[in-house]
This record gives sequence, C-alpha cells and structure tokens, in this order.
Amino acid sequence: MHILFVAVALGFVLKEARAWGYKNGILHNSIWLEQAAGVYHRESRKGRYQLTYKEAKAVCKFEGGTIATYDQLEAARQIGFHVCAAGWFDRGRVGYPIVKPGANCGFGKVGIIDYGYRLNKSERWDVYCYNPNSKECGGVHTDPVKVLQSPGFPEEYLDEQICYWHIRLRYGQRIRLHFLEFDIEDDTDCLSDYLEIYDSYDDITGLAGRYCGYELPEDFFSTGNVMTLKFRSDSSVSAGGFQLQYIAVDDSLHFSNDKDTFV
Ligand SMILES: [Ca+2]
Repeated sequence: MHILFVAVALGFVLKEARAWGYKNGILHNSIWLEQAAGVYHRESRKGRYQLTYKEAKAVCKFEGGTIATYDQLEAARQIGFHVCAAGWFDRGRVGYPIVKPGANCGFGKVGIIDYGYRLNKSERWDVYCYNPNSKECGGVHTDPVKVLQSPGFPEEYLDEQICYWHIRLRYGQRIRLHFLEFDIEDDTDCLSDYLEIYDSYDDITGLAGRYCGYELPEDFFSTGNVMTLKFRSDSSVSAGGFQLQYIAVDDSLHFSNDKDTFV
C-alpha cells in the first residue's frame, strides 16, 4: 500500500478554494456526475456555467472521453438522464436533457432543451461528456450505512474510469470507512490507478490519503459529516477493485484515526 500526501501548489489551491465559498457547510465547487449510457455531466471546479467550449472539451479529454454528441445525449435521456443544467456538447451546441416536465426547468418541455449552436464559443456553460467505457459509479450518498465498490465489482474494474462518491450525513454524525476488499494496480505513489479519500465534500481540499496496491487500508474516520471518495484508473492494467462500507457514527463517541483510541 502506498499513501501519498499531496501538497503541490497548495497556495494556489487554497486561494481558489476561498473563491468558491461555503454554503450550508458544503464547499460549492462540486464537479460530481450524473451519468447514463456513457454520458455524464460536469461543471467547472469554479462552479456552474464557467466553461468555455475549449475548456469543456478539455474537461472531457482529461477523463479519457470526448464531448458528447446530440445523439449520445438523447440516448442517455431516453434511459432516464435528466439534468437541469445547460452544457456544451458536440460542435459548440448547448442544451440539457429533460425527462420529466417541470415549470422550473426546461420550460415544461421534455427532450433535449436545445440552445442551438453558439456563435460565441467563449460563452460559459457546463459540459456533457461521453465515455463509452465508463461504468455507472459514484454519486451522492446520504444513507447512514452503505456499501460502495469499484465500478463492475466483483469483476475487475476497466481502464479509464473515474468515480466520485460524495457522502453527506446528518449534522452531528461522522463517517467511518471500513474496507472489505482492496486490490488496485500497485505502483509507486499510486500514479496509475488510485482511490483517494477526502475529509471534505469535494476533491480540492481535505485530501487524507491516496491508496493503491492490495493491502487493506485501515478504517478511516471523517472529522465532519461529509466525505468524498475518488477512484481513477488509467489506460492500462486493471485489478480486482475494492469494496468498502461506510457507517454513520454518533459524534459524541470518542474516536480518531489512531485505531487504538477508538472505543
Ligand atoms: Ca491501471
């Protein structure tokens, strides 16, 4: 097992983080995904509607995908992909997929709400990416107890996956992570594939550790009621994946990441 504590460009990160700001105790820089049929929605780490067309394409490419086409977005919509946020898709078009009509989103219509091909590619929107190899994974979790696992588990995970799990429990609760299975491509500093634990509601601040290899990590306890897990695999060499359980812990109990002091 390798654990990497990252302190790269910390000054820059802190400066950016302040700019995003907190609301209800949650840092609003979220780039978490809704995903269907290989299509997923991303927003900038700076918040909603911050990506130019060029930046939008770069976001998709970074994760091994491409910017989605209209047809890919529509195919995802037809199996339930519903996102109330306008994003770039292929050829500089902007829109969003609506499954259920609503007064507050989509003007009461169903289908791809299409803003058309934008003449000004410097306009700022979110983005819809497409990666046919990416499995359903991640999401927002509020249940007090849940098992989370790598995409496709117990099968080996595929290449070029990226997943964000955001755990948010009731105020006054903390989160205990308990690993059940762990096998991620092993390399120095976990630069290929990894699972990262963030003691925060995003993957910008609060990095607590990066894990790979086959040694079961010890239990981890959050300091607050939120936590983020990020899994990423690169373009070659897979492994068995991981399975873990998170459990809500009453804040009045005394515990820490030093397992000897947990009662
Ligand atoms: Ca790999």
